[in-house]
Amino acid sequence: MGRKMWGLIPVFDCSQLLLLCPSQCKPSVRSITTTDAWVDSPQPTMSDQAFVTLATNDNYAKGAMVLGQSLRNHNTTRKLVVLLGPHVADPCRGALHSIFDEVIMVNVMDSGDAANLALMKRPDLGVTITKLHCWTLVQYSKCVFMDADTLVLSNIDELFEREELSAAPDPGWPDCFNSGVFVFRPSNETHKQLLTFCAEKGSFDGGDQGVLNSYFNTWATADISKHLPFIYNLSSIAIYSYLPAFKRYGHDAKVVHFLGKVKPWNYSYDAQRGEVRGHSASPDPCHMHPDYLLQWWQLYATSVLPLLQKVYGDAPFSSGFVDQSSPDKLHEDVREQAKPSPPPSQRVSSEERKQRWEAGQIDYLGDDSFTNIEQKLNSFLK
Ligand SMILES: [Mn+2]
Repeated sequence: MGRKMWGLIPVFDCSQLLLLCPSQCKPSVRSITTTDAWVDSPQPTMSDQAFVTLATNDNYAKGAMVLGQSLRNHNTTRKLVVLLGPHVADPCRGALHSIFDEVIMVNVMDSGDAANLALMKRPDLGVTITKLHCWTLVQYSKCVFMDADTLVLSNIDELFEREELSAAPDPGWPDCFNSGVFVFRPSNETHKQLLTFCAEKGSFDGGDQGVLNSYFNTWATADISKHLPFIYNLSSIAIYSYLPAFKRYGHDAKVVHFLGKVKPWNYSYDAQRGEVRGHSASPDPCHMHPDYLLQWWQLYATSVLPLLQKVYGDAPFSSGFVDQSSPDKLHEDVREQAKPSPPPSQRVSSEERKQRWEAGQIDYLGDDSFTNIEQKLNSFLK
């Protein structure tokens, strides 16, 4: 199972996926409790520890709300904190307040000198520098950072037993950790060092994962207890790149991470039918595993949408629901991201195909067609 596996990342439609993946490995769609359930629960709070996430725009804010609510529904005893970039609309901020204990605005332009300096040297790393701000939450002794495109499937408070910097391997390069879920200790000193590092060395992948892997560069070899099991950061892409492992271990998943360009909020939801609808750049919702995607939308529909309706009142906002009067109409934010697919390819290298796949450009009728992938898979599964 080397890098060649990239060449056989399958493209399934729902029925094909279900054929390959027997029912016992499908995550069950759990019933969803409402906000009131946790408000009244007598859970003790470990007030010096927190789950932290980040929203840089209104879409990611929706993701953060679903994530926060999923942590509440699984009765976390820790505080919930969301960091907000300057582009999140006021009503969204209001809605976040009803799920999170702390909603913290981060404007790196006027935060500390070090952050400002780092940003001036590397304006391309604005979002990364915003994320690094989590190290300044020194009112907490230990935190778990989670990307806003993650969803919690069971209680994960045991993560606080781990030390900085604990994280799960990245499916694309397992000697790197994936920075979608990590345990850290807030410290102004570490924050300063990270910013200096960021300004001087930049990021080998253009994002926070590159910076953090270069800074915490002994993660791969020094201490196995800092390797979180993969079930704490199960990325959707891994399901398809190593399906037999997903069949064997997938039912233990505790956190799912919707990696890739198309996020759950880019799809739309038919509330009447309880179905997730496709996205024009990725027409088949199964790319993300349909059950996790459905769980995201169910949680959104039950617990997040009512909050948004309350804060927006009569003002229009993008609910993500299919417009019943014209069911084919996609929302603005979905149309914005739709890109025409590239012309049919000549033969391309495995590396090039990997890049195209990651960019959402999938050769459905050629190299990445289901028959090709099924043949390859069968040869492995024999
Ligand atoms: Mn992510």
